[in-house]
Amino acid sequence: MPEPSEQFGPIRVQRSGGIATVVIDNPPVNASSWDVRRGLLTAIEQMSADPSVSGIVLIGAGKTFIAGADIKEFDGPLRDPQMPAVIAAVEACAKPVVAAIHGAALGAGYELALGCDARIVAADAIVGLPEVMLGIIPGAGGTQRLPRLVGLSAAIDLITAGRRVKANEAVALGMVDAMSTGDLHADAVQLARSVQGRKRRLSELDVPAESDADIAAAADRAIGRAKGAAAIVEAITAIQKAATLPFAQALAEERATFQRLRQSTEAAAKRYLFFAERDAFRVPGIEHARARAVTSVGVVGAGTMGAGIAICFLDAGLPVTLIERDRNALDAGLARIRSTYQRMVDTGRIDSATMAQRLARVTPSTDLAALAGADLVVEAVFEDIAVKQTVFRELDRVLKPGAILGSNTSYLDLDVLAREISRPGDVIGLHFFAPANVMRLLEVVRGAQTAPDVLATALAVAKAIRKLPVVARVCEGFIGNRIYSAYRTQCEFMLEEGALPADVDAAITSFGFAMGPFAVTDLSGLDIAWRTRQRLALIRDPKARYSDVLDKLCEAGRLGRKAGKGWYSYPEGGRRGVPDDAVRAIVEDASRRRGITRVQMTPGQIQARALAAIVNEATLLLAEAIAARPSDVDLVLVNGYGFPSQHGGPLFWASRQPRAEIEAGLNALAASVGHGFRRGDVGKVLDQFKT
Ligand code: 3H9
Repeated sequence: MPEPSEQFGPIRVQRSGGIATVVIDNPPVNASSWDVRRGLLTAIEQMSADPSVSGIVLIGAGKTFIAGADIKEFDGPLRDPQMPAVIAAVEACAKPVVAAIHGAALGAGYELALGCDARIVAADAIVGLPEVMLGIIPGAGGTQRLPRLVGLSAAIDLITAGRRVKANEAVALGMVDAMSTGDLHADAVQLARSVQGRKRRLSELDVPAESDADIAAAADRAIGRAKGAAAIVEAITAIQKAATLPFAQALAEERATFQRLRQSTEAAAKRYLFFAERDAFRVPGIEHARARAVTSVGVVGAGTMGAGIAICFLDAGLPVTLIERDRNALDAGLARIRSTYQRMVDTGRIDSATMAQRLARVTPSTDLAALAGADLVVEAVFEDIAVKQTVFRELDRVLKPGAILGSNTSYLDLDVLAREISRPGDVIGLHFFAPANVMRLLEVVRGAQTAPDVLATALAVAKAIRKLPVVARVCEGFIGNRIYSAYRTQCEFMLEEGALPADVDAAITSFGFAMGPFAVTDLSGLDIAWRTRQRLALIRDPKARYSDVLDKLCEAGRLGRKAGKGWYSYPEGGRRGVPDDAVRAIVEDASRRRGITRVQMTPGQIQARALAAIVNEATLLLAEAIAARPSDVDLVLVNGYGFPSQHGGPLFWASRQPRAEIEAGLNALAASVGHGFRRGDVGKVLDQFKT
């Protein structure tokens, strides 16, 4: 007969046979909020003082141990007791304390486990210190205790990559002590009994000896990944102190760094993005819609995009029917999929048995009728409305009732496609980003007639294939490409006004983008933009400013890296573009033809103009309800277009700048665009960020 339980806020204590089980019950993920910390501290102190208790087990209620600190608390001062005090109480307790981990033990959750005398995991557990992803370092001893368990270089690798480690690997690495045989709680109680009377405080262990070269190599790898992220650099410094400073001093310094970084703009930006990602799944108006079942998928078109999309579904365990118009194209598509998997095997990301399993789930066919049983079909054929219309008409004939027709179009009018067929409510845009199997972003385009349950299905499918869906309404280019087009156009205008491609790219990369707009266009090919311009030529306002530099480059055969020359030239097929006098001549000629006196621009001016273009277009999209909320726009730019995440996205960034500077950028943008410029109510959007 179990003894009655005691309750300390969200913490429950259940005693049995001398072992006190402390249950953390703070749904949904048992974040270590203030009341959790308070309850834990009281429970541990009471059990510590209670002579009838000989050991303690910490375990989470629901589906997880502790997913980490409560990030919602990080915007203000943290209330006592703080997690280090809770962990200090665990270490001070004379009785052994065992962490019984199922689900996630991340951040403060894993740090609490590291404060215990032993850690046992269920097979579904993931453990790790992902704090750098939130722009901070571990703040409750993670940088000091983990190196004592796994060594400095492994700790640097794990912490600076924010790795979430699955149970098996965690046991192998020594991050946890044992794997449960099935009944986690019973095994943890058993463990607490078996270590009876013995404490094993990690703070008292020495850091395992390692060669300086290994440690330096791990630090170099981490710096390579840092891309300017302060948290990664600070984490390395903190971890290294585990070997050079007394434990208490290193712990205090870790805490001070954590507190400083927690209050930085970068950390605020990362927290904002964390919640933005979760909000993106909440689409107003479809709360009551039930997702349709999707157990088999079709992909039409096995080019680069189609093959990548097929891989997304295969990776998630879904069978895929892959369609191409002829055998050769189909074989080429299959070869693309195979070679992607082969690379994953070669780099150790999957084993060859997994590759074989995933490939076995593909059914290749040249006959659309093979899609008759599919629940969802994604077309990824050539980006041309007539071609896509033909495919949609044929799909309409062969698909079963209730099947969903997805289009991977990145620009075209989804409603025109939907009108083609007898079931417009089943049509949805699924705009994957290249490489589709790598990029997390998925723009989900909701047509005028898309049924709510079709939208709900798209979100559920996105979750199943581990994508980040952002819902957009229909317009040319949806959220991402429409903003990108305004940005690129402004960058081209700046060329005519006095900058050169390398000036613009350097200013943009110094802001934090991985690549500037011209280097990006060289990579993807100038002909894509050229075709879009030709398509839109007829509807363009003839009085609107138009830069034809890109057209001139295309006419000169400068189609980008694949042609060995574009905005830059690529000597001997190299990957690094070098500025080319021929491009300078074309740019200067454009200025002359437009009667513009070239004036050199500073990196700051270039950034202000480029960012104003992004922010203004984002504001227009929100006013037109193409995007539902500012954070959706920020997610698209950060996850699909290389906008630096440490700035939180363009709108979050703008909300943190002096309003006068934003206005000045918009004024300069307006003067540059001239006729037809539409100015969004940027102030109104940025006001939404005030709390
Ligand atoms: C830290 O610990 C610093 C320490 O070193 C400092 C020590 C002093 N806080 O993701 P889901 C919410 S930093 C607050 O959809 P899943 C989330 O917003 C932290 N809320 O579920 C959502 O709410 P809603 C280090 C949180 O099953 C709901 O829980 N830890 C937190 O797909 C469900 O979340 C991390 O970085 C949080 N920490 O995935 C881990 N976590 O329903 C962050 C979640 O209202 N968390 N919520 O939208 C995760 O990675 C995932 O949530 C997890 C579950 C894998 C646990």
